[in-house]
Amino acid sequence: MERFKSGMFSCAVMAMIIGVGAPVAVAKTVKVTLTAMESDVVVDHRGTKYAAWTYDGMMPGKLVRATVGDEIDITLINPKTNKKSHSIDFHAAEVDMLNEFGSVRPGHNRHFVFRAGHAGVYMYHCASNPLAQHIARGMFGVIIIDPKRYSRTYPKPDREYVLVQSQYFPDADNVVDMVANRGWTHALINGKPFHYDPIHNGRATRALVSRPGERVRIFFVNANINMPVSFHPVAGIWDRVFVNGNLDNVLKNVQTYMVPVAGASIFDLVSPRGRSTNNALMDHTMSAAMRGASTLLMNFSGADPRLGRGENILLR
Ligand SMILES: [Cu+2]
Repeated sequence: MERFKSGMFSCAVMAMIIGVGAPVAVAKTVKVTLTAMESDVVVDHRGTKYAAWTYDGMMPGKLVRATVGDEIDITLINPKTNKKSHSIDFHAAEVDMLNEFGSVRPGHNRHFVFRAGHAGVYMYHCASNPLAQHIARGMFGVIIIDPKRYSRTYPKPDREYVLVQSQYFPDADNVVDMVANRGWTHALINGKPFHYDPIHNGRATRALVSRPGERVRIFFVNANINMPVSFHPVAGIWDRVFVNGNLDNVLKNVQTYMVPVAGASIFDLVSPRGRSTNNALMDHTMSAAMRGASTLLMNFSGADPRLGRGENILLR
């Protein structure tokens, strides 16, 4: 996550100038530099390496987070050691796809700026040809645009987690199969099947955690090539779903909600108070669930207070 504050005036100075005592939200610039990398990444709990294409060697790429009104300043570097052209397409941006999102040849960079206009959770990805291959090999990530303030409809959560689901095609060069939705063997959650699910994969060591009764907010992105996701919390009901993360698009008491390919939504879950419980946050589509699209959320009084907060919302 990169947060970078700039601007000539601090909030306090600005408040003095305009003559009010209350703090004033000053839009900031969020500077993000991403480097396209054509290098192996580990894609499971066994240590299997995959010939990935990524941003900065990570699948998904780094979390970008800003507030409505901020300016987002993007630099994409495509090192000359790469063989392919790459690009970056931010779903949170309203720009010219042929300009800002255009392909960058090896040895070149692209710089552009956009204004965060709408609160939400959005995908970003490489948009160079063949698109299916650049995404399947790992060039995707998440940008969260926070609203300026919380509200009754959109309360401050106790914990936040980012989950990105993607399809794993072991034959990284078979674009025909990727497009035809053939040959994918695993569903990845933040880059690994059953990444945080020690119940379904004995090698997994981590789970998401919260204390009983806490509001857990999941920023969920579907980075699949061809498969929508039926996102369901086993042994729970989504308290609220904010479609696309837009605070006006609120649904209440939802069992399963579909996230389209290249879509995203915010899911709030509130566990029962007074007892320990567990949920499996899963894609109820069986071809994905049984191939890795399941995440354990453990709700217990001893939950690590650092998880789901600060830098620990996209667990590597
Ligand atoms: Cu690419």
